[in-house]
Amino acid sequence: MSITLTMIKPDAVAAGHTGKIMDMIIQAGFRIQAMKMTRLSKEKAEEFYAIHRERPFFNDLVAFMTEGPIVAAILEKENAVDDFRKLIGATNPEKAEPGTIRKLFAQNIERNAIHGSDSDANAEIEARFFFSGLERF
Ligand code: IDP
Ligand code: MG
Repeated sequence: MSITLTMIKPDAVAAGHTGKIMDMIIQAGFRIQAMKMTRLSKEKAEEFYAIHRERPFFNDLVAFMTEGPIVAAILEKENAVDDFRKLIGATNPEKAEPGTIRKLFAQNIERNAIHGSDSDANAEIEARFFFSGLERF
């Protein structure tokens, strides 16, 4: 078993899509190891997306990710990282496959509804960013 870390982003939470998105995730075979609603501070959003610090969209991304609450969760499944990236679809929803979460719920390449880790190592780093050992089941 492996894990991935997801955030339902502020656009999708504000639009009331949390329940539908979590249902798609569970129906796709992911087990919830931890979950919480929270709101990122500017500092925490900058830390989470530090790899993108030099990108032109960084400040807009931090503003977006701090504009309202998110739902963070650790998801467990065989091949969790790759299978979850397939379930959510491409970063740009115009390029996402039909039936993917981003195709269904994203507005554009920035306001794209959901996050998924890009590697097993980053999944564990991102899981620990949001959750202590006592919050993982
Ligand atoms: P990912 O979320 O599909 O892994 P990344 O390249 O890691 O995509 O980018 C992180 C987040 O930054 C994206 O999910 C999206 O919200 C935002 N982002 C990525 N590329 C762009 C862009 O070209 N313009 C605006 N926002 C972007
Ligand atoms: Mg990424």
